[in-house]
Amino acid sequence: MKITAVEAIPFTIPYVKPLRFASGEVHAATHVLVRVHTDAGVVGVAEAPPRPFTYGETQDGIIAVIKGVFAPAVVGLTLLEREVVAARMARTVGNPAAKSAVDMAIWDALGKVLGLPVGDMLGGYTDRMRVSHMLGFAEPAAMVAEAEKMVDIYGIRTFKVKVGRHPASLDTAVVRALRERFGSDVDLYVDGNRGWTAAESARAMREMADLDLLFAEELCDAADVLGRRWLVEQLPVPFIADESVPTPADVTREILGRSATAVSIKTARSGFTTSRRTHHLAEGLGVPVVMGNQIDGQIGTACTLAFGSAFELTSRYAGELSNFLDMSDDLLTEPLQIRDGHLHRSTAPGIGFEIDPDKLDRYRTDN
Ligand code: MUC
Ligand code: MG
Repeated sequence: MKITAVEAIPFTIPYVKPLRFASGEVHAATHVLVRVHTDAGVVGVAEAPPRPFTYGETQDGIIAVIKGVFAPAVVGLTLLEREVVAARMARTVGNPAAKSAVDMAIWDALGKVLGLPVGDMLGGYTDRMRVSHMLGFAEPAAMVAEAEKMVDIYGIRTFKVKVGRHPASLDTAVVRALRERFGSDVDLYVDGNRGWTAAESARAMREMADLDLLFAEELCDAADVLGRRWLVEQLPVPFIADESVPTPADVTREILGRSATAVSIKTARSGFTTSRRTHHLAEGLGVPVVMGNQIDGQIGTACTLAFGSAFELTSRYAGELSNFLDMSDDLLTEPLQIRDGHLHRSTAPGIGFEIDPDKLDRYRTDN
């Protein structure tokens, strides 16, 4: 069960439709495939999505830190020494996606060696999650049309609407159009990716007061400490901290500082080992959790699903599990299938997916 090597492979898969939001836009999945090799012959796999606009990581940087720092730190450890792996990687500041992919690939390898699904190893609460779909910036009619497609084809009934534009009426018009189109048949929440100030956020939320929102996420920057506390105090719905809480310590700071009242857990930035800590912390603090999407491909989505389905708290609300639908292709032999608004997790050992070698050859950019 010893780790013998860690590979970091760059690949790029174009998006059919780019995702646009207040802090950036994504046109292609320019990710890193991480493979952890073991002396048992088993290989664990995960993917790291670089998000420079959120955490500062780039594809080249992820490859460099895995090859130069994390691989030498973990080779020789066993798959059971996940806390040692976490402690060794924690000596390096930042690099959340790189650390998470190494961590999740180790869990995948461990599940394969033991013959157990990772979702069961983590908690085994349920075998499925409801899916929430993220609507990126576009004209109101196009965003409503996309939601209609998601309802009709996939049975999805929860939508996260990207907001944070100027004027805010661009966004509030979209949310109003969605509510008018679907009535109470859908759940709606909004995510500002720090695009508004606290005062702009408060005004926009007042304009949407009659639209029965489920949550508001990261409308303004957590660095505006008092402004955000002032905003959160007056909101009638939970305020989700997303990019402001990549670590458990960040969760403690935001919740105890009253700058957030709910938490997004993203396995792409906290893997399974740290996400588990964040889950336990959120449970202890008594705050809702939404499983978020770091604009993941199908590998990352399978990771989110494995973790989210493992606990009651993380599967209570619909998880953001559908961004991969915007990609032109992916690396898996069996594509994930959203049916009746749900994704079911695989019962196969590990995270539960297989990489198609031909697809990897086609999309890897290092050969
Ligand atoms: C999200 O929930 O914010 C977009 C930016 C980012 O950091 O994550 C995505 C989705
Ligand atoms: Mg967000």
